[in-house]
Amino acid sequence: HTDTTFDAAAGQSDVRTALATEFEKRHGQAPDGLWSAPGRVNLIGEHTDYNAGFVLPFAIDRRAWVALAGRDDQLARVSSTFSEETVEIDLADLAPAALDGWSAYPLGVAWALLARAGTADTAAASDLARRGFALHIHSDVPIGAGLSSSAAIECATAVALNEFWGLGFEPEELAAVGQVAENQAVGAPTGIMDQTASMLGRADAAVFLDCRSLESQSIALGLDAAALEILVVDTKVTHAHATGGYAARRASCELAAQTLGVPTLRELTVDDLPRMQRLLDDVTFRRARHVITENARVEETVRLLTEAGPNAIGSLLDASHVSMRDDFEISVPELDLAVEVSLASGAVGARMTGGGFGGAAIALIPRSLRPALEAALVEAFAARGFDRPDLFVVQPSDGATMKGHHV
Ligand code: GAF
Repeated sequence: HTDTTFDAAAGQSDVRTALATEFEKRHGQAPDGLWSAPGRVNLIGEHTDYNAGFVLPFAIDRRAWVALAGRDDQLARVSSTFSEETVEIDLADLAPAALDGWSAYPLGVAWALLARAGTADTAAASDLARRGFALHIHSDVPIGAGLSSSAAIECATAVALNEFWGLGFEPEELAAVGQVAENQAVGAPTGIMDQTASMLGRADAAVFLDCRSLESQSIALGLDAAALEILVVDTKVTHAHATGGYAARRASCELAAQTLGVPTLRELTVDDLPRMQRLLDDVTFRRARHVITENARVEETVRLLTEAGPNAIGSLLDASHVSMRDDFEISVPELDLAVEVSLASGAVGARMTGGGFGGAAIALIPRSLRPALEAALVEAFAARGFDRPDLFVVQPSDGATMKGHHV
């Protein structure tokens, strides 16, 4: 996690030049440094993070880049490739209610970092709040595809400000800061998975995170050795976690835990399912059953990856999809089709990934079969009258750059 990570990132020198040029144009000064953080794909473990369960995501080779320079006033001035507008706010006025739109992501992180610094040392934090900055974001993580473009922005901003303000927070603490920004400034009641993947990812590995203890372990994926690839099928069906289904699913899980007298669903296992079925209404039972069986599938995936390699995990990916489709009910016809066509075309396994209600599916596919799978997907989507999906391979990649590249 130094700037060697930065150097290793694909196309980095182009991005660096583009970023520095955009920064100067928008802020009239040169950046002090450049930082980056990736999006993620979740291999397995969906809607388990806010239930204190297990997840197994990996960071991908699509990143958000942040250029930052100090200012001699106490303004936060942020710009991005998402918008023409440059947003300016006095650091003293930062508060969740004062933020909205795309700038709530970077400014929410600035607010959450100052808040965290303030709980440790109020005087130091109010001193920091006088050190204004200009920041520009450039991202190649597709938005709305379920690949955590938001966590990428939050984590890239967090590492940049962590270094600029000399805060010295650890990667895990910066992940928590990103989650606070997402929950309070953006208003999406999401868990800790995406920011953890973005901060702790490693090339060729997934992050096995216990969301109760927050202990994590890097698990080798061994895709190259097995001649396998992970194809993302972005259905282009959009989702928004700040509203609707995501929050409703979370509420169902909390209701189930409360009814069963446990702090979180993590306290229950498949042995508890018969009792749960007696105590919960049908819908709440199925929501909880998804979470409990999904936790077991994550643990089993980790065991199989370690003992047998990625060819062994296909049926767990498939079962995870079925559970999300039938028990958790967060799939859409486009995602089901992507999974169905992938399996019929020889994928080892396939499932929707991320929060659901749209976004992307992943297929674990022998490299040699990918061209045929891509053709089959395009054809099947057209035949059903669905928009053409975006198809691309993702590489498990290194997480955020803790130390910036100074220019
Ligand atoms: C979204 C959320 F941001 C994550 O915290 C997680 O809950 C995921 O949906 C579902 O597994 O990505």
